[in-house]
Amino acid sequence: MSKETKPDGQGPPRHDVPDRVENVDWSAWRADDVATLTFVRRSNEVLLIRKKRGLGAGKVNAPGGRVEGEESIEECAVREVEEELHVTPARLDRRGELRFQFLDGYALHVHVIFASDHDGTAQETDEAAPMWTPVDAVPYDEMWADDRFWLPHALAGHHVDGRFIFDHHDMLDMDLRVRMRGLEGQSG
Ligand code: 8OG
Repeated sequence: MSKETKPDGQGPPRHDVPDRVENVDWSAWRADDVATLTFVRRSNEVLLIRKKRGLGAGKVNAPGGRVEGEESIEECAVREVEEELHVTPARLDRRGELRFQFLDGYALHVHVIFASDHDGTAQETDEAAPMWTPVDAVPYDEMWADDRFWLPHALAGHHVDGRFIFDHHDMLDMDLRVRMRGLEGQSG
């Protein structure tokens, strides 16, 4: 596929891509890329970044990126935080899955990871500037449009399962399920 036609989330819309979550056949859905987002916690703060390049450059986000080769989700999470901030996250906990369908055909599956420990001091790199941020002051206005819906639940310890339709950086539709911490195994 040529560079011009390969979807990256930022290309022209395709007629066959639904703009509603309910019209996507999620059982047949396959991601072009699998990625991680890792939220390192320290008392009432979370380690965010101002992203300097790649998809979402300029936005505030958590460190993360695409899985490479045969590495596991956790290996990807550790490598990305090390590369972007020179910090090693520890005591990882999977906190959710986010499925993004972009109108140009690009499909991205993101695993949300929380780390309750870390080693090292966060440093600015070519990719990111670190921002230790109080959990009640997360700057949602400077983040991807979906984050304000699911991140508060994840920060509260709940498990999130989100499906989103995006046109470039605009969120067109969303379906979010939250599994409350402590309610596992209950019916209804
Ligand atoms: O390799 P690169 O850094 O470009 O990978 C994209 C990163 O951006 C990856 O960590 C996932 C993340 N990302 C999206 N969409 C969204 C989104 O809607 N919200 C958040 N918080 N992160 C996103 O690609």
